Amino acid sequence: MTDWNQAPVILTVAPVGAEVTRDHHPGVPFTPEEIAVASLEAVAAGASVVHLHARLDDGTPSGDPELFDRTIRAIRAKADPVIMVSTGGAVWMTIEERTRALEARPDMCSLETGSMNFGDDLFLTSRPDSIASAAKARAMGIVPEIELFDVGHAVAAARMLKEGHLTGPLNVNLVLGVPGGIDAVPEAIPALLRPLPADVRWTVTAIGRHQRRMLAVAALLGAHGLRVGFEDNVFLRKGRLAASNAELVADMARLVTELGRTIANPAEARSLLGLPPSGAFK
Ligand code: KMH
Ligand code: ZN
Repeated sequence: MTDWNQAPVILTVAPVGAEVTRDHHPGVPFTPEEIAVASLEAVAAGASVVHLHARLDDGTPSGDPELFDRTIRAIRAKADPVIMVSTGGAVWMTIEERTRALEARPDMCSLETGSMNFGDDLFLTSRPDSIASAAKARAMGIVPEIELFDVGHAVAAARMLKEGHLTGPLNVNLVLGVPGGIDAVPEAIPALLRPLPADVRWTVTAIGRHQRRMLAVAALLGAHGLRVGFEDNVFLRKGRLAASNAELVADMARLVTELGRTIANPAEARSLLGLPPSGAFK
């Protein structure tokens, strides 16, 4: 067992997501170029993983691999973060549309292992769809990060691992505070980790006002990773919008440094996440 603060923290930026709009924040990036710039600024501020969704120019979420490809190329031209595409997409997308992003050849992809209420919507991922998505990612050498919105998703991931649909050690993201999922309280963290093997590598995401507090808790509990960005939260403090995704990353980097952790650079993040060194896919 390593000490809680021995390994550097992997900071993930999720610059856009599928739900946030310019009514929430006028600076939400939409185009591949805007998303790439926001990602690169966040990397300069300390992010080593970029979790990507794609949008059309008018902000509509899209699964078009061409949009992902343009974003990834623009990022990789200037920096070398771990690139993760979403296969969660938007609640209304089919699983086919959600998994087209894999064609853009990222390092990692998000992967859902179950369904849930997502606000007032249904966010559906059947077990066969989850297994098929995991197989598609594995065939392309893309490493999944399992998104755990509730305890049943962790139980399902453990079952998929046992059955050989996933390979260990697992990388998971504990997503706290989505209405319909587990709530953003400290007790949620051990509850989500409980069904999983001890060697799991875990990141924490918390929605809206819960982000800063819960990520501080997670940092002190020894989380391998922490995620910030406009996908989850647009506020730096109560009533004060963040200037940019990068400002959220810089704020979190400062906070976790104050708490006694160091920040992983992209090469360290690749190693900690079990990814091949940079350039192996290119
Ligand atoms: N937009 C949510 C419905 C993921 O990226 O895998 C799903 C989501 C999770 O954002
Ligand atoms: Zn996402």
